[in-house]
Amino acid sequence: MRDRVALVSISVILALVFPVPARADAIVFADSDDTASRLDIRWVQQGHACRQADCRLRHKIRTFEAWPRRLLDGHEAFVRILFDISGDAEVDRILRVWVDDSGAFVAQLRTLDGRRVAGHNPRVRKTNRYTLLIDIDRAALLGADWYRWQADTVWGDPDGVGPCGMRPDGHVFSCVDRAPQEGPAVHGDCGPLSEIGVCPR
Ligand SMILES: [Ca+2]
Ligand SMILES: [Ca+2]
Repeated sequence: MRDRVALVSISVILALVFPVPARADAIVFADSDDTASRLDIRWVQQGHACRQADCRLRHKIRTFEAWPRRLLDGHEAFVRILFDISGDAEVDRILRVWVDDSGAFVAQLRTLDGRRVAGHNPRVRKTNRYTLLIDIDRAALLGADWYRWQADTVWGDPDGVGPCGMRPDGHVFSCVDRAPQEGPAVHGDCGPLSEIGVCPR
């Protein structure tokens, strides 16, 4: 039976404590077909997007099912990446990605108390029907040489009665999938912690 996970409230997220990093040397983190969500994660990837000396931190999230970008309405469906950038194993930055009324991606990086991290506008695009690509300025996350991260997809169907649909009490039971499942990954600047992409030396 597939798991169903209720939408986690922001208060729960803020209290989330990351366990010990999973695999510091991994590039792609596979995830099983483990929820009933349309945004069930197949794998997540960490890397870099470099153009000459300008490197951004790159994260990709691929799902099992194809999905249209307008699915990410920001209410019942969105993508989130939780970061620990201070090394204390607790979440201190949250990136949330959705699509606005015009169909454009919106990506906001915020601190735990909800303040926008100024001066850093993550770039988001779909590379195919399954995969979301997010590039983030190094300075937004790399006060130290590395950070921990874990991605969530959230999807609920207000018109459905399935596992991720409307409940008898009138609330949508949103399904959440998280990866890497076994715990946050460690990612860093170009170097031994991350080997994807072409990093200037
Ligand atoms: Ca999954
Ligand atoms: Ca998962």
